Amino acid sequence: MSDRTAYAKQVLASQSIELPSWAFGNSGTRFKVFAQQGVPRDPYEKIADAAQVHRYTGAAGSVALHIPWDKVDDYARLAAHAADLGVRIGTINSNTFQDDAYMLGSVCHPDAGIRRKATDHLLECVDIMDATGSRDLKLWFADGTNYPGQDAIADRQDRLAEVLAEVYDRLGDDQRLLLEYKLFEPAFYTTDVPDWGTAYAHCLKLGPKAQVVIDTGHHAPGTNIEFIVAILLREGKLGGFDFNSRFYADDDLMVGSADPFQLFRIMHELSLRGVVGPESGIAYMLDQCHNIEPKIPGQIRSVMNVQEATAKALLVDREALEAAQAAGDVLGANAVLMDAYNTDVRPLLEELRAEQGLAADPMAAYAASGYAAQIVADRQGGQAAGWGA
Ligand code: RM4
Ligand code: MN
Repeated sequence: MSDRTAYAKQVLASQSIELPSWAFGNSGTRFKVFAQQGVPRDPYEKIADAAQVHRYTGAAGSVALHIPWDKVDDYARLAAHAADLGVRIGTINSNTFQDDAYMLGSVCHPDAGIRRKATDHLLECVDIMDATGSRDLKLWFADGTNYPGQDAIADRQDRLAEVLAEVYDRLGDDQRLLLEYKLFEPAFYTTDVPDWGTAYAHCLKLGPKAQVVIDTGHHAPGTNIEFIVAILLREGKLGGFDFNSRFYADDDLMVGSADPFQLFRIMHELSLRGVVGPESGIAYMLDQCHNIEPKIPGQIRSVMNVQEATAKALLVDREALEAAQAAGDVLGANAVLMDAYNTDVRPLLEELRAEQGLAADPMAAYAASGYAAQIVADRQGGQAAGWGA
């Protein structure tokens, strides 16, 4: 085994990809939600399904919650349930986009009373983090405007800064605020945090516990995401990723499905800086929905896609790449990268799984386990989880 292969395996063995609780509930588009049988009815069952993904991949040991979708009476009990199943509760996601009060925005709303309501929700999320032992609060705001003149762009930034400062002050020493940006939708004219620059400016002002999150689906077509990765890493402001695949807008489909090469290019930037593993502090998360495919296998496939892109990035011949770059050998440098990308890393990952006591093929192992049929039989009655439930 070459040194590079051994190094790749060692990093891959420590890689951890956080799963979104909402991936296990029913989801769809604004046209139709196609309900699936056996989906979880509460956060306990969502965590049980997430634990299946970890069981077969060995690389997905934490689950992100979304509040209020995952509201429970006793968060310490939910955390203990996760631990019993071999996983833990990760990032807490806030939700200030589904209440009638938020029609004109939440933290940027012109009415101070609505901003107070939104801020209180964010503070409640930090209380939940205290109970679950979560490190990160992830904030995505649907705030924006639809029409020129509807509201004052700069005033909305002031309101946002004020709320963020209050939430930031509430964070514990080991807690962080991750600010996510998104180009458009649901607002179509201005979005209050539309891009990495806006998120970065707010995080910079807030301090070291505020970091930017890159959701891969939240950019204009053609945006060079790996460039954003490089810049934020350089500035020490890359807090994490919401991985998913987009083709047209915020598609939320399986990461690495439409453009595995983009995922490889992103992982390459991270691998160059040696920040692929959990000790980097970068939260590697999925933010996905499985509208037409079964959810647990959809998550397993997604974790495998991230592992494959990561393995390829780790196999890049760094010395050869640097030598070609230094010599101005454009085609040579590009060839080094493409050699790594074109490597079939599936045997390497199978070997790694064997060493970890896992089945070589997580998809097949899950399919053979009977879990899918079991949850269909068990989860009769009750209200299936979904957006808003
Ligand atoms: C948003 C954003 C957030 C996620 C919600 C469900 O578009 O990506 O990260 O919490 O969707
Ligand atoms: Mn996201």
